[in-house]
Amino acid sequence: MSKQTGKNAASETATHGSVRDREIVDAKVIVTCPGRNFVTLKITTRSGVTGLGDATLNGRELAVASYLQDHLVPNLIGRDAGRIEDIFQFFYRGAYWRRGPVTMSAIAAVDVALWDILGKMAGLPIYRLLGGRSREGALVYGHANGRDIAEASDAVGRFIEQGFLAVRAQCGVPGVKKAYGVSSARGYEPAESELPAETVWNTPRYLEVAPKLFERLRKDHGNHVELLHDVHHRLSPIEAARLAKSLEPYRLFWLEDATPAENQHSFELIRQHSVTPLAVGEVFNSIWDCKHLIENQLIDYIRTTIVHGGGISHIRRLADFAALHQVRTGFHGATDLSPVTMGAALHFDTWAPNFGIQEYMFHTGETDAVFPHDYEFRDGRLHVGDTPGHGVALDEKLAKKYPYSPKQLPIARLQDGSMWDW
Ligand code: KDG
Ligand code: MG
Repeated sequence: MSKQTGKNAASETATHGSVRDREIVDAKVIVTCPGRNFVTLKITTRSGVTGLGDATLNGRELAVASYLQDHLVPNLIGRDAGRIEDIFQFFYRGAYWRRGPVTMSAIAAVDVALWDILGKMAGLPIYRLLGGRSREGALVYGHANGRDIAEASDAVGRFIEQGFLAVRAQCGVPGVKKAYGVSSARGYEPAESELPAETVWNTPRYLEVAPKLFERLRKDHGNHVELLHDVHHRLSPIEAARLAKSLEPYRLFWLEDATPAENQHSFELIRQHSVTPLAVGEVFNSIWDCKHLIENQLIDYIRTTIVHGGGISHIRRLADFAALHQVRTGFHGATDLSPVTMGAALHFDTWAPNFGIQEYMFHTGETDAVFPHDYEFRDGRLHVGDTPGHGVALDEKLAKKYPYSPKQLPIARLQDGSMWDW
């Protein structure tokens, strides 16, 4: 039996393109750094249709590039690009060493590129392939931050002026030199140096300032704007419970990554003490990382997105499972996820019945030029276009001008030098 076809392949002809047309003849990994590093997979079929998938894993880009180049690409050549599910299963089940961020980001790139090809062959945008539109646009939240509470409140005001209906707010912590989420002049980009920057963390100071920030934001901006906050895995479960409880009067849309979630049971403690909605999962890679959290309704939003969670095929399963337990999606959308992921995610958001919100940080002008796309921000929402596939392209010539530049994410230590979660 040939790699891609199976025994009835000769009679399997799609409306657009025969099995021969759909044969994968090339798969290329492109690493580029238009302001920050991105890894992109480009798959080409015999009939010349191309599909793009994002495989960016911030600070570990080359590990995924090698996983793709050395292990997945040789298995792709000769396969039927129309067999998206089977190719996902081949790489997921067939890997033996399954799951994990490197593996799942590489598989995601293949999966998204194949959905892109399917859309182009069918002449349809991905949201229509998934089942069609559930909403007019995807509610997004932007990132406001400041060195202190007053600065952060001004930044929230600027987002509201731009039309944002939801804003994540972070502020500096007195005595902490580089608090999480407080950006430099260049904007939020934590992977700044070749070796990890060392930051120092102070939980008691943070627990003092965070409720004051939201008290001020409600005072300055009223009750209607949705406010979000990211703890970035810094608290113990009981500290997280205390923070969630103290934020209740300010009615957050969500409190994100309040405690590390390797031990999914730790969220039980937060739930016992607070009704602040909880979001988690940007560092998860599969349903198995959040199964307990979802089936026990310990969270309200699942953040795992397409690029780090095996692509559209796996995230669709995750979202359907979440829907059974009234958990909604709130996909990760920091700038280290390329416009290809943003495009694919927005098609998903446009379809998913249990969509909640989409994170949206602006990419730089250089990144947007390398990845032209058809989604646009309007009235607090992102809107996908009707370009077949996911609607994001790659200017390969321009990409070549921006070679890979080694960068890693920071680490955090406590004041006594102990390692902590960044
Ligand atoms: O690469 C790490 C970033 O994506 C992460 O720090 C951003 O926590 C983040 C968020 O919520 O966007
Ligand atoms: Mg986060």
